[in-house]
Amino acid sequence: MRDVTIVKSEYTQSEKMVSKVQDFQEDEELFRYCTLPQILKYVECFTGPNIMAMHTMLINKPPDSGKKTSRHPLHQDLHYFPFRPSNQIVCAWTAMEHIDRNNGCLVVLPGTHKGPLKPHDYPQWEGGVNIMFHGIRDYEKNNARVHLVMEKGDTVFFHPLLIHGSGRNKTQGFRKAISCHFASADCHYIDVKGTSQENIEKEFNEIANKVYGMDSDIDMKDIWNLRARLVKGERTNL
Ligand SMILES: O=C(O)CCC(=O)C(=O)O
Repeated sequence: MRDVTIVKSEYTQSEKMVSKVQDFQEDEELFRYCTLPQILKYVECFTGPNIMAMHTMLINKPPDSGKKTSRHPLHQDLHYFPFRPSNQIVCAWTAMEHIDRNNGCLVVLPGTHKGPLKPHDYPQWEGGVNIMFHGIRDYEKNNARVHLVMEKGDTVFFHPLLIHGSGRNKTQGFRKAISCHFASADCHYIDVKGTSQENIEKEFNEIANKVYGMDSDIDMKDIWNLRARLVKGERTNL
């Protein structure tokens, strides 16, 4: 993925164009992260013994171009997932270097994982917004915010309903983190038609059509079924 302002700038093709590597589940070295016993020890408390890696990302937050597009709007990850129950899904997010408010740390709204999934859409940001960066408009503005200052190797585990995002990268370096969403293989897929997630399914379809030339609509669950990779135990459902 590329940052929206960098795509439109004069940058030549280089690693500086890459703001995120998604779906590294077939890359032997990067996928090793998802199999680390230090990570799985905690993941298993949420998922039980049958563990799937559902969504892998290496996030390379670029220096902000001045348009504030390096921010990630407040959102709930469950918006992107057509599988349930949410209590058997957990994100592990590991800092690959010192991360604080200066280079755009995670910000979380504690306790919000106990609320419902809220409708998401593109925020109306003047400087533009990155593709698929949907946000929540009607979150409780008085809710406490916690900025997660982390050292290299520190890892947070969080619920897919937790409202979170990240700030602008005000430094000249690329802020790096690696993450995986794990789910119990015993979870089940749901049909998102008629729900608030319909807009993201539509967008997944548009991208699949554009990138892979797929001319018929596919369900979001088919996409996730292809991305998912077993980490431990048995692939029962997902
Ligand atoms: O790493 C970040 O800046 C935020 C990532 C995130 O919240 C996401 O990709 O869902």
